[in-house]
Amino acid sequence: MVSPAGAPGWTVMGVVNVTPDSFSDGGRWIEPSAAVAHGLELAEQGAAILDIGGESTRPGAAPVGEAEERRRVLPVVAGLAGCGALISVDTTKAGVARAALEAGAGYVNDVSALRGDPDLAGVVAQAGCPCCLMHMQGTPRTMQEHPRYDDVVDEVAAFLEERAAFAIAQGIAAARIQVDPGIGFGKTLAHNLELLRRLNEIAALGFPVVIGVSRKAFLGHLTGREDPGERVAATVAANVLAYERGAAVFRVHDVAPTVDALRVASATLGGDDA
Ligand code: HH2
Repeated sequence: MVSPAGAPGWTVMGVVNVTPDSFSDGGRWIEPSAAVAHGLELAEQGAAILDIGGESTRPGAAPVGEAEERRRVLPVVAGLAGCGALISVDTTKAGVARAALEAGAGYVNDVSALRGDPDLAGVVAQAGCPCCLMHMQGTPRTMQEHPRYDDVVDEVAAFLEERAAFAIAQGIAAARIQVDPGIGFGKTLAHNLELLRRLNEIAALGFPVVIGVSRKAFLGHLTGREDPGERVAATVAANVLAYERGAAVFRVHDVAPTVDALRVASATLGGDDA
């Protein structure tokens, strides 16, 4: 997305969950045709990346087998390939990533930051595609039980730096690496807020920062809104603050309001009329 002179660029990544159990939209796009139609709508609204996921990572979520994940994701990747948006596959599995890249995906979003499947780094390196390395403490099944840090920002930054060095050692070009502090992944409300407040320290690592606050529980705690679908304004506020602190890629369910907000934010920070 083009930003006014002086303002940092931004990209909106629209979420397409092909799962029965995602925390905010589980089951809505489980039919491939519905997921493809939803993805096209998000691209139309201004999502330059569409993130297709077949395994929920919500707290307590049960893992999904590779065959089932492929069955969910591949028809949607194939149906959206060529739509004009870059297709991302949200997976920790090398087999799913390889098949999605063959079906037209061009980005791998790995919430395990290459700590899960030992073959995933090689798949990304060989494809030469961009990838997102995300911080998580624990696993989705256990991560919200007792998250603990001495200094959450220092520890997340050190982790991301170490994972980026690992990715580079595995043959992934530094220019292809993006990093994500993993909002809500083994973090309390205070940890999430501290990460957002000091996001500039994550951006200082020198990699584009991906941020995923969309509809998450910490926004529900702050606003009292139990229905994730009612957390759109809270999501927009958090994303604007993240933009101001250096985030570059905004992973959201609600693309249109996010694009509007980032247009205003970048015009304001750029001192231009956009
Ligand atoms: N959050 C979720 C999933 N994938 N990837 C990145 N890079 N960053 C995130 O913050 C992130 C992510 C969780 O959101 P959602 O996909 O809506 O839910 P679920 O995992 O339940 O499908």
